[in-house]
Amino acid sequence: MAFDIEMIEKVYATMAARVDKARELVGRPLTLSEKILYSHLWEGMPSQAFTRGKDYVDFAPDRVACQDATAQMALLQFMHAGKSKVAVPTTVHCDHLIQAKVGAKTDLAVANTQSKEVFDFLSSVSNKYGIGFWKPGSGIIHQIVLENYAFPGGMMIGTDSHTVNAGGLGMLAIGVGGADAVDVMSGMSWELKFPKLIGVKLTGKLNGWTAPKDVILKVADILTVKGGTGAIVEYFGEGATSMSCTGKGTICNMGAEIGATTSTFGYDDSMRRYLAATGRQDVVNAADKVASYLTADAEVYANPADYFDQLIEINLSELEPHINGPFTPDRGTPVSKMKEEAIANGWPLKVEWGLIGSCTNSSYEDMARAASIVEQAVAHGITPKAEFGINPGSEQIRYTIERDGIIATFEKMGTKVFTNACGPCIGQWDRTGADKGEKNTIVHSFNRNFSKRADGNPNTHAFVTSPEMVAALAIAGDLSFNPITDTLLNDKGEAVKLNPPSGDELPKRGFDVEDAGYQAPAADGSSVEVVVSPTSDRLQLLAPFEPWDGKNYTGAKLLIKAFGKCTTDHISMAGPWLRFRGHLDNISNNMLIGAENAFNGKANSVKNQLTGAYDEVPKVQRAYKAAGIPSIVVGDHNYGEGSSREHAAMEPRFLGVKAVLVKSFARIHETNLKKQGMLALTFANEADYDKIQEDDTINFLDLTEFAPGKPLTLEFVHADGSKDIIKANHTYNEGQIGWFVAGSALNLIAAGKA
Ligand code: MIC
Ligand code: SF4
Repeated sequence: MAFDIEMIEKVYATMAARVDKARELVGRPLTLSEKILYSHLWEGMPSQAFTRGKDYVDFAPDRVACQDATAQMALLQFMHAGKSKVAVPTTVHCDHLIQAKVGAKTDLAVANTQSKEVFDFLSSVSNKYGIGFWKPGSGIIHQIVLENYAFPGGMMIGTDSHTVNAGGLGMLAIGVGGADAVDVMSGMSWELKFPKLIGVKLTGKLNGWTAPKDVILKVADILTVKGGTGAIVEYFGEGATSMSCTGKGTICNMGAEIGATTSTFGYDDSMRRYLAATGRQDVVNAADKVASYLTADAEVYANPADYFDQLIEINLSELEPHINGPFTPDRGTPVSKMKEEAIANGWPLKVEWGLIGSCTNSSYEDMARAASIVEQAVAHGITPKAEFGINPGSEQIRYTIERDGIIATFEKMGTKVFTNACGPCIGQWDRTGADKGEKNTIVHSFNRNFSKRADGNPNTHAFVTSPEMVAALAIAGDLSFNPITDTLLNDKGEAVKLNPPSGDELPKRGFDVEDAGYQAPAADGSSVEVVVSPTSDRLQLLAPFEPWDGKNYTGAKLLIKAFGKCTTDHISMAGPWLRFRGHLDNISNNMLIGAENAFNGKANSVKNQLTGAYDEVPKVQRAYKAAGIPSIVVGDHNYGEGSSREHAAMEPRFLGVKAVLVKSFARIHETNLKKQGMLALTFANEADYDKIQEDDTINFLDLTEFAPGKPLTLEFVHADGSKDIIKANHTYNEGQIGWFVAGSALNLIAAGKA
């Protein structure tokens, strides 16, 4: 498991010269984000200044991390790349495929049986190709990365949108689709449009009931789910340095919820403390030598408005605890306004469940502070009104909080301790009664609260808040409870006011663990055999996608015009479907089943233009495929928001959809579509979305002239014979057009032409 201090020292050894050169080329002081970007160029020493939001740049990330639900597809693709070993340190983490039902022990055993085939596959591929393997139960990818691998000034990519969590340790950590990871694992460069920069200045200090989570809940409220698109968010100021490292991780984690490329903080004492506590004093020693390169130049933070594309200022001393939701993480409500908001909107006030965990908030500090609330309730004889569940972030955290009596505290309130894994956060929650579809409220400390995400019930109103607030609201059983002003009744009928939470940032006696759950790869994996059974319903070897035939697509059918929010959960649902993440044909049966059809307002009901009958989206698409008819998908704003799962791009590709035409894309999804050889297009004129009709047939008029910066022209022929000509923009550069032509980026790698 040993982190790679040599690799880190190598990064630091070249950093100063590269950053100094970049400063000279750019001609002004540099932000931290720019320092990390310019010190990780594929070309090594910078030779030009890049334009933010415009230039595509090749980078050389230091590490790759994958989780079980995305690693299957990533590694199936990597197996086609023709390499014997990964080119950069890589880890695989088993965390998404474990259900939360009874409690850790039983649930883990069940997962190990049910998903044995997949875990065995991941373990053997890891062993073969030099990848570190974290077994089921070891913890959630982003906590483990923070505890073991993240380092200030580093750059990593991960096949999960919340890879950004590692920004808490001053990294630029970026979520990508599996095909991007395959590039880096194969020893190739990784391309990203040079991001814009959003500065967030934090003044004051967190106090009382306010936690780091509230910073990002507030930022999400300000920027909305697409406000961070194409940007890195850099936090600074006295409020930043006064926060714990894991608290910073929480803030960076939810940068995914505003669409940000990533978020980061400058190197400071909280990071030194965290690195030391997690056994990495030598990283501190190495980082201290280049400390001035691990934060922005002083002038930047003195006059931030001159250096960032957008600047936000938040005074932590005045920040109130927030509760965001339901159904979207950017709907922020300060705790003092919750009562009126909830009543005005008809949100159920009764809280049924409180859940603490996920990669966002499952650190030692989170657990300790939430437990301090539980401890008070127990001491005052207050019976909790809602049920309570926790998922520790890693085995190291679980072992340590058990040793320190924190789990015992939770258990006094009947809390269920689930596996160190994603669990309810990704619909892996076997919640009793969820199938009844009743309207209800839950509160959790996770990051996402899209419809159906936790328990599959579209009527579950999920609210995101800090772990300490989850504890308070679950004990009160009331969404409108404000612990700052309200009291609770204890078993004797006395009114009790809870004190604000308290808890150690790091364990006083240090972290401890018996078996962290790590398996090192074979030094020489050439003889390791990877077996995929041809009859498996969980794993399927990939066949390359067909290259483009060089002609305009004609006679394409409109598969669906999706209305409103269409996240990756709508395009390729998680929960029960996670079991098919390694089997493209099987998982394709969930394609777009959550998207709302703009013509009838229904999910998973579209018109089959060949028969005129309404049917499920995947069925209709399979009918078009069988008839050899191409199709396109039309969507709204921020299409593909949320996850990095490339299944959301591979499924339409596999089933014969040729293009996705939307008002705007989320970054990772747009790249995933490009990588898989699809056309990712945006309306040149957004209002054209309204011109698209249910029975439309589409002809591409100038695909044969597909070129960077040149819009494409599509002819929509309506049922009555009338036509609309629609211009579609795209962001493909030469190389990316090459992916389209070859049928996918992987086809190029496999042909040795990438
Ligand atoms: C998520 O939080 O949605 C996930 C599940 O972690 C995804 C990855 C996936 O779909 O496997 C993500 O955030 O990228
Ligand atoms: Fe797992 Fe949830 Fe984090 Fe995604 S957001 S990695 S599902 S804990």
